[in-house]
Amino acid sequence: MFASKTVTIFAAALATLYSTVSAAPTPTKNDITARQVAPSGATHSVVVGRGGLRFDPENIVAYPGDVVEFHYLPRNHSVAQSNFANPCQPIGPTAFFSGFVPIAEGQAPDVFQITIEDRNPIWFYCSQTTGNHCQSGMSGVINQNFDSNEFTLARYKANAAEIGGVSTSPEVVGYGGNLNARVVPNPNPLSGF
Ligand SMILES: [Cu+2]
Repeated sequence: MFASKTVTIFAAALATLYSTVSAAPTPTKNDITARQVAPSGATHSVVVGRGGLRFDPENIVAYPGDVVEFHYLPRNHSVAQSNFANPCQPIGPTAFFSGFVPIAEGQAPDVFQITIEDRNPIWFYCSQTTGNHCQSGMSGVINQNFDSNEFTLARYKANAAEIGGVSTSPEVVGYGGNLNARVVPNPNPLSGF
């Protein structure tokens, strides 16, 4: 009953939308393209270490120009960039890396930010070796390819657990590097909470 009611409402909405679209001037191709690539400037807050060894949320959809902002909870986590093929390892010298953020309680005073430049997947993990955070599932992705059954966050985590071993941190704390990674005073302590 609920489903049929929903369908009815949806059909009505669709009819309204269709008539609206039909009545409106046909947009030019340029208008549509501009809308698709325009930066939204949204900030996506991720809480590091909420609910155990995890990022929350851990699967993020972001557009070019958006900021992904990491807020730290106890006890001592990091955010480092990897690729899908080598979980828990930095992608190389260009990997962004927040450094470790030890904190006893509450939320760290600073956040780590990156700016999204395109729609390609960005994989990240916590490189804390005490407790094997990445191998325990502390990883995430921005702009996962949802058309693929292979390159999923679930698969990344399974690979991380299966490969095991020890995480490696990028050698350089990645401020100002890839994706304009930077550390700034927490602009919104309530964001993500
Ligand atoms: Cu961690």
